[in-house]
Amino acid sequence: MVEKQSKLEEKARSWMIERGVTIDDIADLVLFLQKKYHPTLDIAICRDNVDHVLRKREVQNAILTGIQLDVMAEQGELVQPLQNIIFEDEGLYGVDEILALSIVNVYGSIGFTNYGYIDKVKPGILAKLNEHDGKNVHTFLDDIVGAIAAAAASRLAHSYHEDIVQ
Ligand SMILES: [Ca+2]
Repeated sequence: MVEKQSKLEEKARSWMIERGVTIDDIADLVLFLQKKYHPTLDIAICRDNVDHVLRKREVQNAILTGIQLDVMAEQGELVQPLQNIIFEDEGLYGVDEILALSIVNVYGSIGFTNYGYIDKVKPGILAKLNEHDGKNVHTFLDDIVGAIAAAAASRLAHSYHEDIVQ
């Protein structure tokens, strides 16, 4: 990558890897969302769009905030009742989804539709993040990853529309 990464971006990227999510995992989700519209779509273009999303400061902020809360819940360090709510991934909590929306909105309203869809189907890495094994907590990360994929897919859709892929 030619562009210099900020400290914030570096940290966001490395934390995602540490939590078991690679750029390729997210690129696979983008391909899943877009292949019905673009059957010949190359995974490299998906990856490039994920990279662009990860360069946005609001995305980096959401990643760091969400992962921090997941990790603290995993280590039992949050204050009750928040500790149990996030550890158990309680359905009525909803703040994880709200945080992820700050990512979805970066590239307009197509992202919102993609986000809802991918959150329902939970393909690939999203299924893994939703295993709830009683040890690893990904209450925030699953929504963040889905949102990054949704934003990347809508960026890709816009660029196809304008005929300027890459
Ligand atoms: Ca969640």
